[in-house]
Amino acid sequence: MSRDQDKAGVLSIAVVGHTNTGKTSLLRTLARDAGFGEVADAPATTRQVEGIALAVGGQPAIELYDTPGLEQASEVYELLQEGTGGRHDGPDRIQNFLRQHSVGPMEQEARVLSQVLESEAVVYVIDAREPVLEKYQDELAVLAMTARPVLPVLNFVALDQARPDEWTKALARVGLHTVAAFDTVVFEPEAETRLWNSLAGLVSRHQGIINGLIKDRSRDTRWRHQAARQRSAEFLVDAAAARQRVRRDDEDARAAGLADLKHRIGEGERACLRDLVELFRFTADDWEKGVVPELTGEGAVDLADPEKLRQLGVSSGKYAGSGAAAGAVFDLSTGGLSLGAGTLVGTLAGAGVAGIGNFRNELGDRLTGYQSLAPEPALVCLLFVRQQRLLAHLFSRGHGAVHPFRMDESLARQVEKTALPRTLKQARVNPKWSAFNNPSRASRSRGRGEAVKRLADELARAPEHSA
Ligand SMILES: Nc1nc2c(ncn2[C@@H]2O[C@H](COP(=O)(O)OP(=O)(O)O)[C@@H](O)[C@H]2O)c(=O)[nH]1
Ligand SMILES: [Mg+2]
Repeated sequence: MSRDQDKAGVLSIAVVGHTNTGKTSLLRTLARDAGFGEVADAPATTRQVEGIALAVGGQPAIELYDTPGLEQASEVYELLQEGTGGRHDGPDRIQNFLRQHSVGPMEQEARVLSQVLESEAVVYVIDAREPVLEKYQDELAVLAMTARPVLPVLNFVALDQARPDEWTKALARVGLHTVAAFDTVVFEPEAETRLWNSLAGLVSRHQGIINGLIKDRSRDTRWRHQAARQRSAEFLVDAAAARQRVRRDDEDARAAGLADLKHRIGEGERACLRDLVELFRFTADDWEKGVVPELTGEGAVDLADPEKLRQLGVSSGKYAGSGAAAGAVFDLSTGGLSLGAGTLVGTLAGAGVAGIGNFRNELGDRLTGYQSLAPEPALVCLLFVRQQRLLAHLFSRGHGAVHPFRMDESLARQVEKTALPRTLKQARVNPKWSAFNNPSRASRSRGRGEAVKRLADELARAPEHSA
């Protein structure tokens, strides 16, 4: 197939609309590229036509062109009416307009219209919060003259102020009966599929590539979600099974050991976050500092500070008395030792673990003068809830979104309502599962692999949608 034939198979779409309706955001979301173009809550951030290609089966198949806002649609409409005597059809009139106005005050409008004539279809983006003003009707009248199929897309539909019904009625009055609703910030895969299907109805010869795109996208989403849950589960198992052995009688060594354990868990959470952000192709800007309360480093939450823990929601309710209330989040074994060996065995039974082999060493620690520090259930639960939140957010974050994601106060209630998954209880008594303790031993551990898989499945079953 020659390059020209290849090109002929490509569907090109011009994305047009008034300034600030979310055209660039829509392209970002459809292309899964948070870095495309410039998005700002200010007029005229996009001045040139800029394109991006979407691949189907690894081949460029759909080209989307971002255009500047059609700011002076009413003037363009007047000019298109002038001096034609009704002799020319729409595209002829537009061509005529382009010849006369490609430089001068109508330059930007000319750029938009020229892109529309070069494209096969138009996606007309509407800020559905806006009333149906005359300027929009003029815009639609101008677009109608291009003789290109137009798919109106109602954006901002996740917001209360949106008026989709008003818009749907107004659009029907100018012959546009197929309308898609889409929010570029709150992403819903089903809404995206509907948008593409609506387009396929308008450009039927490209039905095949659009179907291909829909299929590619849903496969991609499934794979990405699974990979994300797997990554989260790895971190959680590593954290829950983390241990630090220290000499019991050496306060300095104990403090250093505690700091080291915190550091490994904190770094582990950050590494997981970085991997997830990359997996979903968001940019670092999407995750400003403070996105996830840090465990270590500058601005760290001191996990031994009961007040901070209270703010994070781990010092009261269900987990009270587990050590967290006293601030001894990392000091599992001291609690165990002070409670006596019998209680420790009882705790293990409660964790649903048959053997106590893993703890024998740690009980033996008493005799050798060592103790093992480990994260408390409350902390593990907090980390678990954070991962749930993060995943829920990532799954529904559009690439057009510009606000940073933060864990909010409702996390406190969530930790109290959440039961620690059985797999994580098991991880707590299986230190060999943690790559934070011994990466090569953990990677060889079959138990770890199975635990990660089980936890990933649990994360799929209990999605937490309130992010
Ligand atoms: N809440 C919300 N904000 C959006 C949505 N689409 C765009 N925005 C915001 O609206 C502003 C304008 O978006 P932009 O894509 O630059 O519009 P353009 O001028 O048409 O390209 C930016 O602040 C976006 O973050 C949406 O669907 N929901
Ligand atoms: Mg723009």
